[in-house]
Amino acid sequence: MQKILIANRGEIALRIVRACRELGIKTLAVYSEADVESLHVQLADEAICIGPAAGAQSYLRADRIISAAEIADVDAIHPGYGFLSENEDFADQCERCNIKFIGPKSSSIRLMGDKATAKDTVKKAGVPIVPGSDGPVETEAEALKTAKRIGYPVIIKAVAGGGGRGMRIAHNDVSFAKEFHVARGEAEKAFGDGRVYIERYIQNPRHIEFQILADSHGKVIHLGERDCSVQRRHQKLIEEAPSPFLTPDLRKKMGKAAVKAAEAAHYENAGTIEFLVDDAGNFYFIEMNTRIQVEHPVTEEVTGIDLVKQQILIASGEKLPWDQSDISIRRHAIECRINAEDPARNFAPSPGTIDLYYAPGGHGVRVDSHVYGGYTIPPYYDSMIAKLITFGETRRTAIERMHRALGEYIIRGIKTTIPLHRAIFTDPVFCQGKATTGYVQEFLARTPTDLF
Ligand code: MV4
Repeated sequence: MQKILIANRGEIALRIVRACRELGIKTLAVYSEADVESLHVQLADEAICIGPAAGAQSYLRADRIISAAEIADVDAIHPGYGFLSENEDFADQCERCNIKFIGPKSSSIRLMGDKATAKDTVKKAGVPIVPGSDGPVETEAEALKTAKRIGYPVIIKAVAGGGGRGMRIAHNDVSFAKEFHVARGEAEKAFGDGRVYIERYIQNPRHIEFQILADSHGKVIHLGERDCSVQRRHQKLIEEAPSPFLTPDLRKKMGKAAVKAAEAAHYENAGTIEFLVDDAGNFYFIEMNTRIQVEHPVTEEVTGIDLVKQQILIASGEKLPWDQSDISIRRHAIECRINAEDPARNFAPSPGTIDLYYAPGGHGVRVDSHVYGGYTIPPYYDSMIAKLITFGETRRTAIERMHRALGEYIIRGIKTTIPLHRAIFTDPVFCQGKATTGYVQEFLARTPTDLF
């Protein structure tokens, strides 16, 4: 592989440039008119502008990206996360143009993108799933019968959804009838696919996901889990590895289930198996993400494996150089997502110019970011501007280091979520490893926001 087009922006585009440089592979950045000043554009070997600021006219335009790929004669396209990363048609178009899509086959994206088919596929492979409807439910009568059978509360999810989009909870027959129709309408509007399925609603679960690597020769391994329970409205704020909740025995069982799920999808490249885990330690597959994820650095820091490099090597046809028994979790890592948002104003986006910037460093600190002093954050995209990762021998060390690093971080000119993170890192519930998916809401309810 000699040259890769990076079909993304921001920190992940930079992360891919860095992996390519270490592998001796040339990079082509594509960028929108709003990203001319961007670090990924400045650091890539070549750059081509693909359109106006709006994602729909630039980073989401498969035709323009493939044209750029052909003009620059690249061997492969790395889609990063978001944008076209889980678009089966884009993966398919790349393959038909003889450009390697750095990710799974379009058939795996399609299979896992249909959340009902994904569940059915992994269930047949022996992976536990949340009790629920057998595939999509069509009529209200059928749906109501299913909800009664499962028992309330139930959750209604869009077949084409994922990541928390298009979900409704119902506590009884009356609210179910209403929520069923609302869910179908929303799914039709958001995804052009109104099909929904039903599951028993697990109260206050932990969100624990397993990182998978699969090569093109059929070998699948897992690199342990990430606990992503600290979320607000389905946006993750903090991720860590290993999970403070898992025992070695449960980790082993879930890891085996994750590998089975990936094998059932004939998966290739890096992927993530998401589980919900209840208080009793029951775990349930909910969905698979067929891309590199934002939080991949915590896995890199606990295993020592460069996931983006592995993605490229797998796409080049190389065999994984490890067996499962070679993988060990050597330390603890935590990531804070730093967003350009105002936590005191209900997390309103806070784009603008960073007039002073100083990033933390020192032992056990990693910052993945595309921003710098003088950079103007455009208002058109995701508000994440940096990932601060700390790691050490123990969870305690990683937490102390995070609190120290957050205290050093200077970002002036815009509002960020740094003060919120500082408050969480002194909160006993979080520090004792007791956070579930309801944690952030509970924390915000008892914490005056003028502290941020
Ligand atoms: C659930 C659930 C409870 N029961 N499914 C949210 C993201 C999407 N991947 C699935 N999600 C959930 N599915 C059942 N059957 C609760 C959630 C959920 C959640 C999951 C992970 C992290 C944060 C969450 C916050 C609210 C709800």
